[in-house]
Parts: sequence; structure tokens; C-alpha cells
Amino acid sequence: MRIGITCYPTYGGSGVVATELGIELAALGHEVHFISYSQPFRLNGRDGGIFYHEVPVSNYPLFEFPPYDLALASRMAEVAEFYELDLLHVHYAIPHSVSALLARQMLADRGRKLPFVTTLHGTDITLVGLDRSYLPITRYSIQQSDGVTSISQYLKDKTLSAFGITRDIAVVPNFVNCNVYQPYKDESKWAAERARFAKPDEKLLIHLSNFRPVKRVVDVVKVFAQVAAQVPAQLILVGDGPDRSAAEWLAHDLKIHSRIHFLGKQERVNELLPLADLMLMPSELESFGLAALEAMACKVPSIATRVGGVPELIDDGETGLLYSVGAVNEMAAGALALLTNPDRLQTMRDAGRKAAQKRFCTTLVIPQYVEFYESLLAKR
Ligand code: GMT
Repeated sequence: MRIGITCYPTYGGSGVVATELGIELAALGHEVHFISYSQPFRLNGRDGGIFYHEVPVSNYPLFEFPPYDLALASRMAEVAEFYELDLLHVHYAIPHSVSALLARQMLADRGRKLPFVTTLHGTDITLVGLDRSYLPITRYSIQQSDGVTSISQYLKDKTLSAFGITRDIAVVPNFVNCNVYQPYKDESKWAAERARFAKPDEKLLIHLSNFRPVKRVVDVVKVFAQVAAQVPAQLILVGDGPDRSAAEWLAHDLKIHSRIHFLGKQERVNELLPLADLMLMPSELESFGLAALEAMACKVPSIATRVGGVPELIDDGETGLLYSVGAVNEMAAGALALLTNPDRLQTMRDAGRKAAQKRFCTTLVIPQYVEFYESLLAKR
């Protein structure tokens, strides 16, 4: 198949899923065309079968807001025609599914078919989509999509109820490449990398996100402060965003800043995650929780919140520990109980990797997308 993919190319779960999907599809022999305003950050230009088409957004003094969605629709229609795309797959409903809808109509006018699939990722439904200014257009573009997938049952149910959607939505979960996300095979390399952040007798915790308020990064620092008061420990914070400065202030106020490594945005998180003993993901909401899945594949269990689609990923007590939002004391106690019980921690580490391999590995999930495309094209 020749597949066009549109996503937000910046650091964020939906962009990661879209990019990894494109890479995996190309590895299976499909031709993949990314259409976006800049190259998705995990694309390195070295994978065969992958093409990138930039969307130029020209401005004009009359425009207070340059109309990206229109420029995107134009480019989608052009790329689809020039490269004979079979379908478009857009990630994050707003505004990508609206642009795809326009592109489909433009091509229909020229006697060509261009079905499109919309994948719902989370805040496009739970936050932005429910805002009155976007709700009617989001609902319309979901209804008009040729196929819709959601990354969890939670998000599917939420979309059906909150938007009054009547069409079918398929659940295709987030996935992880278990050959890329895995524990270090070379023990001495692992020890050398880990030594950059912690001494051998120190515990190492990690958090990975875009530091948006929904991630509750301040809770990460609070939980870590309680852990570090009981056992020697260090914390790696990977990512950047609006709440980074609040987290830095708190780290200084609590006098634990020397034990926290703010790494900013990192490209090869698969090399950082397996260095840690535990992941902290105290989010207000997660429609799935890709960062926790990537950690699980590396044998790193999460201390997380029981929200959204997280219970579909983490079995409480088996592959991680789940708490209420804001339950900082309980999360710290849970983390300490694991860190001071190596046998229990090891059992959970092994169970997490097994669950990632058995339920969320690329080899299981990518074929679900391929089948979804095929069934859509068969209807033409
Ligand atoms: O929250 C983020 O990290 C960004 C956001 C996005 O849309 O880019 O992530 C959402 O999509 C991820 C990939 O499908 C999910 O794993 C995240 O749970 C989801 N985030 C939220 O629902 C808050």
C-alpha cells in the first residue's frame, strides 16, 4: 500500500506512535509518505520506503492566524495525486481529520478516491475536542472519517459518549518495538551508562513526558523527595514543557535539586529507560500511557495513576502500582516498598516485559492497522 501519514511532528505521544507506525509499515514493504509542517523527530531519513513532504504555510499581513489546516489539505491532495496514495492516516483529530476530509473532497472532484483513517490519541478528545470552539467540527470530522481508531477502550467510550458519535470505532492500542525497547544486554555498558546518574548503591527513578500540566510533574518531584529521604536515590527527568520551571523551583525548595537530572528533550529514550529501577507517571489523565509501556518493555515498572486507559496497560500489583491522582504519600510509600524488596521488584520487572511482549509488541499491533486499512480499501 501507499500510505500518507499526518501527525504533530513534535515531542508527544501521538507523533511518536505515528512515526513508529510509519517506520514499521515501511519495514513491511509499504510506501509511507509523511505530510507535516516539519519532519517528525524520530525520523532519521535513513529508513527506506519513507518519504517526507513539508507543508509550507505562507503568511500574509491580513492573516492574524496562518491557515495551516488549509495548507495541509492542499498538500495532502497534491501528495495523494502525485504519489498515487491509497489512503491517508491522520493522528490527532484536530485539525488533521478536517484537512483530510477536504483533501478527500478535492480528489473526489477529480474522480479519485482517497479514504482516510483518523486515530484518536487523547487530548484531541478529552481536552481540546470538548472545547466548544472545536466540538462541532471534531464530531463532524470523526463521523466523516472512512475509519476511526482509538488507542484504548477508555478513549473509545469517552468519544462515543461525549460527542454523541454513532459510528464504529476500532481499538488499536499503543505499541512498542520490544527489540528497540529492552534491557541492556551488555551488563558493563549498562553499569557505565547508569554511573552517569547514580552510584551503584543508589536507586534510580525516571519520568518521561512533555511536562504539560496534565502530567503533574510537580507530583513527580514530591514523590521523589519522600523516596530520597528514606533511601539513597537519584531522579532522571526526560522531556521539557510548561511545568519544567515549577518542577525546578520545587526541587530547589526541597533541597533535592542536586539529585535530579533535568535532561530536557532526548532522542534515544530507549537507552535511558532501562537504566532506571522505577518510572513515575502520576498523570491527571492518560488515554493510554505510552511512556509507561516503553518503560515496561525495558523491565522498568511504573508508579502511576488509575486514570483513563492506564488500567488497560498496567495490572495493578502485577506489572506496576496504581494510585489516585495526587496521592503523593501513597505513591512514595509504594515506590519505597518496591525499592526495598528486590524480589518483588524483580518479579514485577519480568511480568512487565512479558506483558509488553505478549500484548503490545509491534509484531502484534502493526498487523491490526494493516488489516484495518485492507478492510477499508476492500469496501471501495
Ligand atoms: O500526553 C502526551 O504525551 C501527548 C499526547 C499526544 O496526543 O501527543 O499523548 C496522548 O497520546 C499518546 C499516544 O497515543 C498516549 O499514550 C497518551 O496517553 C495520550 N495522552 C493523554 O491522554 C494525556
